[in-house]
Parts: sequence; C-alpha cells; structure tokens
Amino acid sequence: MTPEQLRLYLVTDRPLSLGRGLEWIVEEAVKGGATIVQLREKSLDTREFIELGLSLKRTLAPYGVPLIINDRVDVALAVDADGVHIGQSDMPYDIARRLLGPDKIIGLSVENLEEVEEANSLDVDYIAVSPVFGTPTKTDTAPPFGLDGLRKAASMTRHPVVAIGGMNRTTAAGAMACGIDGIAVVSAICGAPEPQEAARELRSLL
Ligand code: TZP
Ligand code: MG
Repeated sequence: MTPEQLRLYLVTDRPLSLGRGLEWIVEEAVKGGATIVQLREKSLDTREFIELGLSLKRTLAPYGVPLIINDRVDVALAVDADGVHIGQSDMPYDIARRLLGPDKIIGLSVENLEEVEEANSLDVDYIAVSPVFGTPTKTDTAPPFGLDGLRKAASMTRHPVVAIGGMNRTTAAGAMACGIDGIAVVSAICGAPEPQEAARELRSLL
C-alpha cells in the first residue's frame, strides 16, 4: 500500500446509505475518486458479512482499489480482502499480523496521543486519528482531537495518517493542511444524494 492510496478513504455504512446498495455506493465513490474502501458492519451475521465482502471485492477488482474489512480478521481472511482495520479494543496488532501475514494492510485507530506514540512500535500500515471532530455517525468515540491534535499526531507518528470523524467538503482541506495523507469519510459519501459527485468534489479538495 502507498500513502497515496489513503487519500480518499470510504468507510461504508448501510443505514446511512438511504436504501441504496453498498455495491452501487462503492462503485460510484470509486468512479468519483475514492482510493480505498473499508467494509464496516456492526450487526451483520458472519455469513452475510462474508457474502457482502465477496461482492464488494468483485465490485472493486476492476478498479484496483483495495478492500479493507473493519474489525474482523476472520472475515478479511475468508474473503481474501486486502487488509483489516482494527481499533484499540479489537484483536491486538501482533496477533492480527501473525494471522494475516506480512503482505496484508493493517490499519489501526488511535484515539489519543499516547496511542499515536504506542503505534510507533507496531508495523501497522497506517493509523486513523479518531475522531478529529465529533460526528453523529459514531457517538461512542473518545474526545475529538481537533485540528491541533491532528497536527500533533501527524508530527509524532512514523506511519501514514488518515483523519476520521466529521470529514467533509468544509473540513477536508483544513485537515489535509495538518500534514496527513488522507481523509476517511462515512456520511459525506454514503449519505450523499450523488456519491460519485461527492467523492469527486472531496478529491478536488485534497
Ligand atoms: N470512527 C471514528 S469517527 C467515525 C468512525 C467510524 C465515523 C465518521 O463518520 P463521518 O460521517 O464521516 O463523520
Ligand atoms: Mg473496531
């Protein structure tokens, strides 16, 4: 994975997708310039999660855009996804790396500067600074970093950085100016009337 592939990171959310299929949302987003996609499912049965993962993998294959699975290393292995994204209370990085091998992408959410520091001792492929701003999409978050915290995190880490939480057309450029590699968005694309146009506009701001 290259840092450029983190530029516009789509994180999926079916409830926010206004009844439209994730395959459609994802393909529109990629046509508009999304560079990486994370399948994030919090309530799907394992079998359905795997089926959706396989389906998105087929959607993304012609574009060469990587598919990342949120939380579930078993699902990532089952669908041979490009990687997994883990949080601080998910499977520990070392175990995930052992199961996935050296070539898969592993991203880690960091929720404070101490965790940014700790991540420097792990060979993660990127960190997600979470959340930069408070967001209705996920309310059980740590206190927001704000732009000052994001800048500090970007200066401390040895890893590529994506910002998540409240990233949209009005916040994207300011976040990028903090010295990060990309932004991760949920509602700004999944909830947009025209996800392709939304992605294209975001890309133009990055
Ligand atoms: N992790 C931290 S904030 C967040 C996640 C999954 C949700 C971000 O959603 P939005 O709609 O892009 O603010
Ligand atoms: Mg998680």
